[in-house]
Amino acid sequence: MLRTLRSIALALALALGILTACPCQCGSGGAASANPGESEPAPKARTATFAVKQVSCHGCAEKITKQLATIAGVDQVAVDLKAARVKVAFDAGKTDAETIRTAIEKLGFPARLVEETPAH
Ligand SMILES: [Cu+2]
Repeated sequence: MLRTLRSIALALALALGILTACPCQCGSGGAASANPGESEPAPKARTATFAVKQVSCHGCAEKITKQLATIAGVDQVAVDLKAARVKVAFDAGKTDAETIRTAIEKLGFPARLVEETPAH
């Protein structure tokens, strides 16, 4: 019973767009996913995976994706909402994992570098 009430309340909140649990103040809901130019793999291509807290909806994911796309050297951004992970392919000759991590945190999402590997 309680459970039902809760999910009804949640559905209502979502429907009304008043659920603002995430820092992105979404509501934009734009489905467009931005990927920074499809450049060929750079010689210093690396992939960094970050554990990012509070990424709870597509608005958050989009915000992060767009922001990271503005960093020179970032080639690709993939946000996994379920795992709360952000995977970034970048050129280590132009930027580094710490710069990317800081950019995510500036948006209001606590981020931690999980691993950094050479991109195949
Ligand atoms: Cu959000």
